[in-house]
Amino acid sequence: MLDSNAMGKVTRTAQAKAAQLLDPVNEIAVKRYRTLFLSDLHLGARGAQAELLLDFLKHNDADKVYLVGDIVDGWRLRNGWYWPQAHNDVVQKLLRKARKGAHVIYVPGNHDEFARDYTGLNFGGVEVVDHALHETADGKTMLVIHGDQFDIVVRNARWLAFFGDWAYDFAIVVNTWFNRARRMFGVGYWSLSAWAKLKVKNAVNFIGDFENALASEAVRRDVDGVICGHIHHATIKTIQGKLYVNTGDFVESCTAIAEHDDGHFEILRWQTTAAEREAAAAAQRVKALPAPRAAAA
Ligand SMILES: [Mn+2]
Repeated sequence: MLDSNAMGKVTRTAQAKAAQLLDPVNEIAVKRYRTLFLSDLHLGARGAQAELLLDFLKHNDADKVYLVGDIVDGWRLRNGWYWPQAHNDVVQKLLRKARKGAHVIYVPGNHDEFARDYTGLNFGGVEVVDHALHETADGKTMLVIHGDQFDIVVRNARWLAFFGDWAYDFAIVVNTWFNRARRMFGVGYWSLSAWAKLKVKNAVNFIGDFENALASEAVRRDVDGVICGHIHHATIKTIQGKLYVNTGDFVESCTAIAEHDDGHFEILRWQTTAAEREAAAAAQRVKALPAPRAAAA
């Protein structure tokens, strides 16, 4: 608590921002949000941007942190252990946030499906749930779910719409058992995005189909919107009258979603932010250099 207060003070003032530019190493400005949503970190995979993610976690804090699936890439780890120090540091940093009083909620995805066996449990202050209902500051109820549950629906969106509700429910059950069976028999996860990339013609429609499937789920559950991940494509928009929020990923785009104190959501694009900060710090260093002694000539 004391720690987060101190960090809050740093954020508040403009001087702090200037100080951060002068000394980017020692003076770290931390932004505090009501809630942070992160997904698709894929720790354990070589593509994971653990260093940038660590930088993100150092500069951003929240009362509540949702980890919206594919945090650890269990499928990759199965084919050979890859766990560098930076990946460990990310886990430590998240656990540290929990210890410092943040409410950390872990909603597993398909790549960390093993964690779904532990829903309802709490590990070091991290609560594992299948999905969650998040109440925003302005009273919206948001379904928080990874999104892979709807792969089969997305893939068959057109004929499922024709058959109606029972086919939809059935498809979701089949999807769950299909992936469970693949895991049991040690077969890799069937990837929706890989499938979409193969069928190039459908790749364009694929994001739209996914977004529609998730918005439909919000309609079915009679909530105000949905917050998901899975397709590595951060967005905030309204679909079918529901708020559709996608956290993106920390493999390619390095995005996260923040909920501000008034309940509105924002996409944080950390690659851009980190690059801008580096550029500003570099410019500051150049300015700090002693001016060339023109008079000596
Ligand atoms: Mn996924």
